[in-house]
Amino acid sequence: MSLSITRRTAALGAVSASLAACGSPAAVAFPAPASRQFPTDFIWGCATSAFQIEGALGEDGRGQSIWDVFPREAIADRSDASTANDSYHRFGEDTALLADAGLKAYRFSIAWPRIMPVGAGAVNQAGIDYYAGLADACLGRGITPYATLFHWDLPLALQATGGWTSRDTAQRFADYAAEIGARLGGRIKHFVILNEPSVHVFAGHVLGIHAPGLKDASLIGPVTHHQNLAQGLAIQALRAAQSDLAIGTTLAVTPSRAARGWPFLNDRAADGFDAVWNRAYLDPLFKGEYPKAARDFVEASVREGDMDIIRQPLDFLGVNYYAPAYLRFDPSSDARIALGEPPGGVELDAFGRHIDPSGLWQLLQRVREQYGNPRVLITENGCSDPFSTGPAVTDDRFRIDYLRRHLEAVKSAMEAGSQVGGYFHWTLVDNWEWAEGYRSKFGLVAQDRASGARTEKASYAWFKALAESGALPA
Ligand code: GCO
Repeated sequence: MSLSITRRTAALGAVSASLAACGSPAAVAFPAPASRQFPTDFIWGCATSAFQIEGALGEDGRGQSIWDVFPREAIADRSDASTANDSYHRFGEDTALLADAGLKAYRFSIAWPRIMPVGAGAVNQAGIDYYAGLADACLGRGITPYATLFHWDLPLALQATGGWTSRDTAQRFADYAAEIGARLGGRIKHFVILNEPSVHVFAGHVLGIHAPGLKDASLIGPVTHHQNLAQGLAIQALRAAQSDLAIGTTLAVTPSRAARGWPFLNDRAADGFDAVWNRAYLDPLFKGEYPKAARDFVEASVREGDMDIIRQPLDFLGVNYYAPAYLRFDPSSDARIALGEPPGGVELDAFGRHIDPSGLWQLLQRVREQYGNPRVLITENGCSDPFSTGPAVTDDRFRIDYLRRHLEAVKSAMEAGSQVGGYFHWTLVDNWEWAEGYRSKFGLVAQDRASGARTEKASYAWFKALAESGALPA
């Protein structure tokens, strides 16, 4: 699939291209961990998002989100998330599963349309009450709630006024964050501001495979910058509302590698992708500036003072990791950049992506060396069953193997100096996986679609033993 960035990006990427390389190596060597024992204060948790688990889309005054109207025809199994895990009603079971697994943290997201049904103005008290109840259910079981403020479910009414292409949406997000801080900040002390803003830009606004389903490369700049701005404003608003919060944000920090094929040109593609996918978020946050190759896109949206707002101190950086990206030069696309194939012969996941724990090592090393070694939480990592509309694989040894190998990379990076404080598995219960619907399953726990009944998989017991002992099995 083509990523319609612009010709200029590919050209700028060329400046730093290596003349010699002809496709990145399939993996990066990293040392085996010296010890398999994680620190006693390491946080073991699970991650979810509101739209993927809650259901109850029309209940208790919730407004519509952009995902409510995203066409079912664009979802692989033609499903919708109107029931999902029914976690709106069954969160007691979910938190019991977390507690029984010995997990000490739960990352969930707050649906903005439950709090502000039209994205602005009056607060819906029922929405606040729901998340207060969820937080209390966590706290009552010794689980620390980590609430994400935006996991892609923008109130539909805000899309009608331009969504993230509009600067006003950043201010509305800050207002929402202020309400959350004031009304929930007494209970919820850990916040994640955004989830993977780069995915929301490209999948939602360039490729059209996620809501809001737009296909317009000219939106990259405004949607990138307004999410960054919103994040800075929201951090300020939360801190102003409540002084004792731990605040982070979650980025899809993705190793960007040249696909095999045309040496030099594919390196340029990988550099261009890295600039708009990774550095367009990391650099403003940690350095107060956009990388050169991204300035071209964002400069029309940036106003005086914005970069100071975006560069906020963080209590932690959330990183999500699934796979490295392989990029190739594509003369047929406007961007001259397209996603390429992973190297031949490597292990692939259900999405056809390279299963490569060394990518996780590589991104942790990068954050350590290039961004001042912040405290990092792995806010998502996990793997899907092979795509199927049938029941889940409950004897999921492939998932145990995936987790064990990725956690070896985490431990090894910690031994090299990375300040990784926790790991949130994606996800607890098999849920509604965006464009893949229910055919992709990432849970430690299976769900019977008809009854909603939950069944623990083999990986659940494995993760429980790990969380309880901190000892990573060989
Ligand atoms: C993402 C999201 C999650 C996904 C998960 C599995 O990274 O896409 O944060 O909502 O469900 O990553 O694909």
